[in-house]
Amino acid sequence: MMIRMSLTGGLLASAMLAAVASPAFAQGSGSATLDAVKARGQLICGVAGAVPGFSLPDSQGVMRGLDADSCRNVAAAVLGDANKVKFANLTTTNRFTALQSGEVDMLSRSTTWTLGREASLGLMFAGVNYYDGTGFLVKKALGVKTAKEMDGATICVQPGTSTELAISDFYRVNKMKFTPILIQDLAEIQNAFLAGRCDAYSTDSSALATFRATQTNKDDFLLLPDIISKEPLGYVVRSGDDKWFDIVRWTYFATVTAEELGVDSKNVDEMVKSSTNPDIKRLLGTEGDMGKQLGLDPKWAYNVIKQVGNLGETWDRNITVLGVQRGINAIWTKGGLQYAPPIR
Ligand SMILES: N[C@@H](CCC(=O)N[C@@H](CS)C(=O)NCC(=O)O)C(=O)O
Repeated sequence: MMIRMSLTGGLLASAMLAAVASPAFAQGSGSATLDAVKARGQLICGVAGAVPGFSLPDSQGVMRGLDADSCRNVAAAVLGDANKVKFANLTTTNRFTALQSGEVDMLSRSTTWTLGREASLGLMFAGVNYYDGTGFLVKKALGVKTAKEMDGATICVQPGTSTELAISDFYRVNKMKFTPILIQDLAEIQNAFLAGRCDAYSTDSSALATFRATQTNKDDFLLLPDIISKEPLGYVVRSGDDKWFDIVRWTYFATVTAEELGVDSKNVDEMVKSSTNPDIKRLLGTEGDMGKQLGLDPKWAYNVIKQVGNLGETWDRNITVLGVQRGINAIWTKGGLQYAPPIR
């Protein structure tokens, strides 16, 4: 029985190898998404387009933020040019259908990785660019210091978010009551909160912190100390295109690895010339064939680091400037959660 099983396995494996090596399969890259992005010459990346620090156009109309830069990383890795990105602004409710239908190649849109989303939507999470959690923003005038003092509160929340469930769990566990005020549009929900239509505004605490930081009267607001859920915000791709998944995932890992190894946009050319560290050489494509294994140019990661920067650089440029501490989002060598498996 054992022998027959392994024989069948062996036959299957050689049939698969033959299929992969056959001319019919040699045409494309093996990734429908990669082929489409290359043919188009542009990555279409789903973002929110309205969140300071994550994705928000600057005064010149250029999309800025950690999520926007995550899109640029993939464009740099795949097309050699970080600017070849078309940003698609998506809401909390249409983001998943936009990805499922192929309207966008990936999502980089403050989207929480959950079992339900991965197991039932035909999607996969390729990495986490921000370990976040649900928080509450209140006006100081409300006189509340912690979430547990908010029994009976009205809470503004966006529909279609994992925040909704986090709040209802929190209230259930603490045997308290709340009234949700569901508002889809970001500007509308923020205005509702500012106008006093709800006692608290709840979403990922990162977005609350950056929203507060960008208010002229920011000292009138208090971000409560409670973080009531885990919200790992990640990159999402469609299931079934494993090569594309690998590309998005390892592009992100390249930015973590670069930070860990001290490679950044300013010293990367020097590193290419003179580094003798095998990890750096493999990362930058001066040794080994990491790019080829992903179906990309040997300089895939070099292009990311040179044009966009390592994870720490993109973090500081987009998030630190808004006064938000890096905390658990530091890389693992500095006590944080950002960790990449070896590039070898
Ligand atoms: N991470 C949660 C919440 C996502 C969410 O509501 N994000 C807000 C705050 S970062 C947002 O993107 N708002 C911008 C918009 O809706 O345009 C989820 O995946 O459901």
